[in-house]
Amino acid sequence: MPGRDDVRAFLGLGGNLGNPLQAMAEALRIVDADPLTRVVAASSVYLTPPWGPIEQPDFLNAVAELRTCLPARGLLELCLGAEQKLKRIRMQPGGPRLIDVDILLYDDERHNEPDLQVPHPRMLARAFVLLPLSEIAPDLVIGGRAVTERLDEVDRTGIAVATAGGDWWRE
Ligand code: PH2
Ligand code: MG
Repeated sequence: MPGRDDVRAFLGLGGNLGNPLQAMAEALRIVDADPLTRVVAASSVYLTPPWGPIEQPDFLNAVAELRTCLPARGLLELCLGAEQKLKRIRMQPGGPRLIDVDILLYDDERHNEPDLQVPHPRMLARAFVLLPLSEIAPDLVIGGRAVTERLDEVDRTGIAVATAGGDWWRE
């Protein structure tokens, strides 16, 4: 987008059915293939206990840092498109596989629409977001407080590194 610097944005990725590592990798490759968006860093992949009231298998989770010239809504459409593509590919005899791609942060913009809430409204309560985020962006300040400080306030019990380093998504 002429006249506009690339915006720093962060995505949260997760899945707990099928082959989430492959789905998360494919999702990041789709995002990176967009001509106005590139992935500049990815966290390690973490194995995380399910957060919330629903009993379900452990998740794999990771966070990616982007530079994009897309507006926040354009980035949302790119993420939803990646999810849809992956869900479609996986509607095979093996059954459904899940992938979740959430916008966590888009520069310091705030959006409060039903389908676009940025910063992600639950990210500050979730160690499976804050731990990978502090790995790749320890300098990040969210709502006036450092991400590392936020991480100290949440329960990270049971979280383990599944794939160390940030290259797991590259082919
Ligand atoms: N996503 C959810 C609900 N619970 N728990 C973990 N560990 N990781 C997730 O990505 C996750 C969750 C709904 O989006
Ligand atoms: Mg989610």
